[in-house]
Amino acid sequence: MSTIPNGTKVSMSGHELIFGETIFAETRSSNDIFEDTDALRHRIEEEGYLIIRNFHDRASILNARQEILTYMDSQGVLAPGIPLDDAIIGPENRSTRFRDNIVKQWPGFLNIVEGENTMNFFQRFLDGPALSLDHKWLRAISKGRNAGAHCDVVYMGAGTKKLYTMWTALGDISLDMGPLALCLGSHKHQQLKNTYGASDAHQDLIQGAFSNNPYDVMETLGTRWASTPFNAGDVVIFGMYFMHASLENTSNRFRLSSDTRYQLAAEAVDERHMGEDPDVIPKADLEDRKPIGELRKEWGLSGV
Ligand SMILES: O=C(O)CCC(=O)C(=O)O
Repeated sequence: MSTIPNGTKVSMSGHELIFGETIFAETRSSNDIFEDTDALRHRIEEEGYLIIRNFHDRASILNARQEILTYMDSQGVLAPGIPLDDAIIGPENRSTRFRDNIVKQWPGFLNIVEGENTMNFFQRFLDGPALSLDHKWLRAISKGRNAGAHCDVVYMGAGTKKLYTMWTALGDISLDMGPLALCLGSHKHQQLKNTYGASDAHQDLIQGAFSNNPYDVMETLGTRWASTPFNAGDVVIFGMYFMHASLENTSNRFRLSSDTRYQLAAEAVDERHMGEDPDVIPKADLEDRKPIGELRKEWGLSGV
């Protein structure tokens, strides 16, 4: 994996971050302890995340990628006349989060997110039969877009809290394509966990993102941002209280990735993310939701 020179500039929601100053490259891969389940559990508890390089074989990822890009081409969102695999963004610059009824027609993609490789891993990691939430988040991120800082618990915390996200690179993702950004240490912030982490964006109708300003997050929580380029098939696994975001895609290529969720089958399930077409969760418009800024004042976590 390439090293990132200090001074490399990236962006998150319009805020510039500089490697070595305000964002760091020190992400740890857990490939060396991959076979040691106790060590993996200990590491995720301590560090909040596991990066496993080449978790999925490249051929399987490229197969899934082909399904996704063929569909995107049929929808006219790719630049015309360019090899599909380049995933060049079309003139409309449209980001897509694919509906489940589309995604579920793609065996190559399902093989990645709920095939043997993944389910055997979670069975071992969780120590029992595992399930994957039906709702699969598959994203094609266009230029200028990224996810704000949030913890997943506010979106899918109505079942067990021992639920894990697996973020999967569905192609090579360089820094300028907007990879996942990790908020190191955030999972140990008790006040965050007890306040923001105890809320439910859908039920309480609140704006789910904690902040769109990475500096606000750093100063409020006393945490550091980190990111790294990913290769097709690399994954990041993290728990519900680990804050994360993504860097802005400043390139002319779509960033393809998925985030899918796993838990013990015997534990309580957030039923809002189960069923044929879980996209039907009632969604209030963002502006109709309670502003996160007001809540953060009540929680004693108001920022800059
Ligand atoms: O891929 C992204 O931009 C955001 C991913 C995310 O929020 C997640 O994995 O929970």
